[in-house]
Amino acid sequence: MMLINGGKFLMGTEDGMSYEAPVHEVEVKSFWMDRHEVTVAEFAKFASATNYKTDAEKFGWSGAFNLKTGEWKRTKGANWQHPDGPGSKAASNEPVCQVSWNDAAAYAKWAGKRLPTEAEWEYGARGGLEQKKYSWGDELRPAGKPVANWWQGNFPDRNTGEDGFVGRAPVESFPANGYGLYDVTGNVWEWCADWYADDYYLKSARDDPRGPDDGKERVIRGGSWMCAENFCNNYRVAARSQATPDSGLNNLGFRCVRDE
Ligand SMILES: [Ca+2]
Ligand SMILES: [Ca+2]
Repeated sequence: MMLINGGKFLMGTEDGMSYEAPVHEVEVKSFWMDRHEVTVAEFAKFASATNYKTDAEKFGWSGAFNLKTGEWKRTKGANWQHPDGPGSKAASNEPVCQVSWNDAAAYAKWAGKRLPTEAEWEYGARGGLEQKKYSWGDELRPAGKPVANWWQGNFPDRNTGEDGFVGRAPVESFPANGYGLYDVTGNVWEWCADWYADDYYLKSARDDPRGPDDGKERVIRGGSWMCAENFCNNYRVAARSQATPDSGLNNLGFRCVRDE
């Protein structure tokens, strides 16, 4: 884990979607943050130590985007060990996915950690840069090259794999941000602790905000290997999205934090 020294920052953007605004000052305390997304190998230790069954395993299906058809599908037998459906296999050093918010929270508890608040996540992801578009600066391709795992080409028809990966990549395949955190941008979306609300930034507390008191969906951040220029530019560091707490997808994982 990396120690993230607490401080003030400008959260959100005026240059994106309405629910990413307004820019507002937030202060967070120091915390430790996983330097990479929780891997398949790490999740396997938890599952075998606790005999844990994920929501997708209990349901017998999960959501998987099929690269060949370019469509999302309710996929029987998709789970964290077979993220793209039966016959697919998750490499041990790739980020675990097909884990719900409930599963991620259970892992975090077992590991003596917790899920990050949305404010902690964005503070960490910005890596000390102020109001930059991406976690590394303002250019999508600094020096002409992708520096994170997103989708180059036209989604969903054409995936050029210019960044080296058409799907998930092993963690730490790309440079870390200013705080030593890998893949905060792209690879897999990351669950946050908070409930999601479109208008939360209008009423967010300044000190250590923890999200709305209740809701139907949890915050996810960072975008994934499926984010493309023509479709969703959720590789922007201020981008927000959400999913129901029992959802599993083959582009959604998590990382944990711990109090200092
Ligand atoms: Ca890619
Ligand atoms: Ca990520």
